[in-house]
Amino acid sequence: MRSGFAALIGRPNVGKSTLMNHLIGQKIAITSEKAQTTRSQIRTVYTDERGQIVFEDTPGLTRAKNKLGRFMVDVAEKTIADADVILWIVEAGAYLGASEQEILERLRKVNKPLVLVVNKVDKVQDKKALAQSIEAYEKAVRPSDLIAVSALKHQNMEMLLETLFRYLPEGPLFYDEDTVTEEPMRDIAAELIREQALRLLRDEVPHGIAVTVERMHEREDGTFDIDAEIICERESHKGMVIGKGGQMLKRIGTGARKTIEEMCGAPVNLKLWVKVRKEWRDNDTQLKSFGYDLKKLK
Ligand SMILES: Nc1nc2c(ncn2[C@@H]2O[C@H](COP(=O)(O)OP(=O)(O)OP(=O)(O)O)[C@@H](O)[C@H]2O)c(=O)[nH]1
Ligand SMILES: [Mg+2]
Repeated sequence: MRSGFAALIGRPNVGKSTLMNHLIGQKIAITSEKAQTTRSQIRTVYTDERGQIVFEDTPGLTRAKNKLGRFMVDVAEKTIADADVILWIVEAGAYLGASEQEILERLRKVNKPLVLVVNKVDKVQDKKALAQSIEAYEKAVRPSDLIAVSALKHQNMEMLLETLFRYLPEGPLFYDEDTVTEEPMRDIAAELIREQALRLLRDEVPHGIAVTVERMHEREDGTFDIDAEIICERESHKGMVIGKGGQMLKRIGTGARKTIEEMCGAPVNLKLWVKVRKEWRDNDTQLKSFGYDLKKLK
């Protein structure tokens, strides 16, 4: 048996969370077309007869603009430091830009097995251009292994798992074989609400949003009652989150309820409130109260 920790790292929006969900075969991490969706470490577990891979999804590496951004970079760095193997995800069709160079320098310092995953191959129609971009990555990075995949189309997932097992140490399982995640259900529910905010709100509004689940209660008939708060950083944002006649908040609630129901496998009664906490992304106390706390990392 082999078992160990695989860190998923890379620039924002390259598909780290989508890839992790497809590798474990379940949606645990939220995803969106907006950069900087993932804000903390999300741990999931894949187990089969070969052993166990503990995946650790991380926030996209980019320059921090505030204390939340600093926290996100710290999370990625700590995850890299603790991993047995690094999965560095990049986009097919692109080349090593300035942000990748910075990541490469970081990785050179840690000296761990590096699997370079070239994702979104489905987006590149020109096969010659695809081959050239893969070759350029290979030359510049010299990874332990390179695999081209499409997380979205579920292509080459088995090949990637097979490769990862090769880089894990031999040893007993860390979690029991049925475990997919130990993230609390209320934390996932809060993330699923934030995912709808990312999908439906424009510009900088969703980046200034935090969500907390204040109450999650299962009734005897299996229905879940969930009360949650959407926190935004400005009064003007609050207006946009609520929308004309409450329309936007209603759409966020309906979308989130559906995805939370899928997770719970039960009906959900979701109530949302909107609050303002001015510039919370630069406030240590508030960051901690919303769960952005390095001490809480596993
Ligand atoms: N076409 C295509 N799109 C993909 C693929 N993988 C991910 N995406 C899309 O890329 C966008 C970003 O995906 P995420 O998984 O949220 O990216 P991420 O790297 O986790 O982003 P951050 O959390 O912001 O760092 C989403 O719109 C995904 O649907 C892929 O293989 N092909
Ligand atoms: Mg992500």
